[in-house]
Amino acid sequence: MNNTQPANHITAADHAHLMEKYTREGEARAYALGNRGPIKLGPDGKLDKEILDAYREYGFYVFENVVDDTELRELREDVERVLSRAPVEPEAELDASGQPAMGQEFTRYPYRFAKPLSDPLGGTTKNKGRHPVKMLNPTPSDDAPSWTIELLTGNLHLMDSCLRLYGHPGLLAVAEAINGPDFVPYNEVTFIKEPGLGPSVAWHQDGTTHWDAPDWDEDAHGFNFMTQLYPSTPANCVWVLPGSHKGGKADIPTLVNESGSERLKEAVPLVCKAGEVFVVNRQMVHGSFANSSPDRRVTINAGFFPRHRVLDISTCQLDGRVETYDAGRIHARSRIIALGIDARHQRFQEESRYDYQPLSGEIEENRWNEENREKLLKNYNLKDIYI
Ligand SMILES: O=C(O)CCC(=O)C(=O)O
Repeated sequence: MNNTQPANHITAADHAHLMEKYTREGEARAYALGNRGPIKLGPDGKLDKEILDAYREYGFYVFENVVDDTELRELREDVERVLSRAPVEPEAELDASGQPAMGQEFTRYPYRFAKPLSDPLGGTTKNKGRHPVKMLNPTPSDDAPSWTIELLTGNLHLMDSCLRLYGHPGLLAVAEAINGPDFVPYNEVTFIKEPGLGPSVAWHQDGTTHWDAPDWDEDAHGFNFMTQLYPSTPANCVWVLPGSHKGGKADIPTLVNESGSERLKEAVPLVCKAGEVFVVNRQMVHGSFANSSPDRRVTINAGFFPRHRVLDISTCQLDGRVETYDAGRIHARSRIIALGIDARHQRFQEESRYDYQPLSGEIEENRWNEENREKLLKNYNLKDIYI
């Protein structure tokens, strides 16, 4: 065991024990909100108003019955394949079976490693200092590996099943209801929280560009869909502070002080079954604890913004580069939505096909085929949009 990060002198078992009461009470609060159910669309294809109202009130909604067993199996198999081909540790050239590892063929390296049960972000200046408070990082068990994979980036060129999920007509109708029919993409990543290993993601609010804008509003930094491939439990899941998407920048250190610990008093866990999907406003105060539980979580994230929050906006990336999102850039990146819709339609032909209005007239150019896999999809995430 080679975990160089100092732990908080709390064992994983003690951490799990510490979480018990909090997770039980939080789960009760989460179910009491009543913001869960299937995606309901009216005859006009528009999202049910009550769902939209609940999303606006709490900042999140839980969609049941989105991914069926077949699609779930395909998503899980793809994630397993990508994980099995990962280098055995950050700089390694080989995967666990001794074959050359996957990853170098993509311009943006797809694997992010972390020390088991660590908090890589809390209390640091990483991610523009957006995670001000360090979480508990329990000592992993003696047989824990030195590293665990916490994130995959570029889901859509890594896994065809994720490209098909991206074109889901119900989810895209939700994106339209929240951001308008000309919604634009953010990025697609997979959060992995292995049992007894998964690191925490310290409390934070996403979005870096519009917080001080005179026309700032609750939707200014878009939302994420979070599709769960395994049950999302109170001990392994993302927690959110309901309603915090409306209040501007939260004072997270004060919230932690007032709660007496990182276990924020009013927060609720995003609990659901495998195959269910959360829509979560990026401005919510949210985070996840070290996964000292026996249960794995794998979450497929895909985010979207309102176009007017992106068009001709210049913003500084996490690596310091300044980028401007002109109409050409938005169009190029949005073609992946059209590609996803076509990929889904080819696989699930009985389903209705979502009409993505900005590219309605470009179905032929954006057909899902091997040529466009190379031409449009490979390294598509170099055009990710980040605000
Ligand atoms: O899945 C997690 O644990 C963290 C997710 C998160 O912070 C995000 O999607 O912004």
